[in-house]
Amino acid sequence: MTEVPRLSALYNPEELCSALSDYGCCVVEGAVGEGLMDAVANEMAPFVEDTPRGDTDFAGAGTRRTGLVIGRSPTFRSHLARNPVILTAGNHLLGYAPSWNLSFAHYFELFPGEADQLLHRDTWKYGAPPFPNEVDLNALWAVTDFTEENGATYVVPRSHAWDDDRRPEPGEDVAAVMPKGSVLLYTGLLFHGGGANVGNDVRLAVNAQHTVGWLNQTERLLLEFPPHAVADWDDDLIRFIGYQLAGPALGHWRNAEDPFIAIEEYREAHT
Ligand SMILES: O=C(O)CCC(=O)C(=O)O
Ligand SMILES: [Fe+2]
Repeated sequence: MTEVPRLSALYNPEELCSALSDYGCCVVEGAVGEGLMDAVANEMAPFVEDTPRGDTDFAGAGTRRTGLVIGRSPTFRSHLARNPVILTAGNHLLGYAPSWNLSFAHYFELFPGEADQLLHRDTWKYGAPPFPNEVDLNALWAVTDFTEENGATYVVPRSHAWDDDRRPEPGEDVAAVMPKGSVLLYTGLLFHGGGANVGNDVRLAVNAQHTVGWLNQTERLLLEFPPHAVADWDDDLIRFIGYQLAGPALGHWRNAEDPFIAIEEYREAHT
């Protein structure tokens, strides 16, 4: 069994990048303060009651996934979405593409009694032939401690480099235990899955996934966030939800223009 590489909040960016390249995953312990995680939980609290629990084995009858965290949690927007950990890892892993951006950010509640999840690659969601390169970077922010008891995510270090038909054997996975405020980073090709929650407390997390600009986002973010909804956000954050070109001739708005111009025009018309 291989352990998950662990870095402290004072990590060396090169170490973070080589951990992702070599193991396909790493934990940055205490990447943000615990108070920020409490703020995210408080901001998401009004939205979770209407969220249905999972209706498949994979989604989990003991799990609620509440979407649109980028719009619903100001703390996620200001401190997590473009945290240096994310930018370092994303530029390293996905920077070969003309652009990369947020794909989704979901707030996960894993309730006591939830069973463990099938070990999987998140790239399976595309239903596409195997990709030659990594296309996704995942971040799982620990909004509460992640323990073996409450369902810490299981990862299979180095499995991102496996052939497409290889599957994990028992004992190849390891629990990414981490304290509140930490983040587990893993690539789209890494086998992983939520653990079983055999404790008494809910395991809380934000799962933010990032994708090269030439793939569909999981959340249709531009539908939820038209220019008037985001005009006062930071420019970089606005680009990060998809208001940017995705390739030399991809992701246009209107007459082959950069979609960020829609934001600029809105601002000009309303100041
Ligand atoms: O909740 C977790 O620990 C992982 C969930 C996951 O991998 C997924 O839903 O794709
Ligand atoms: Fe997953």
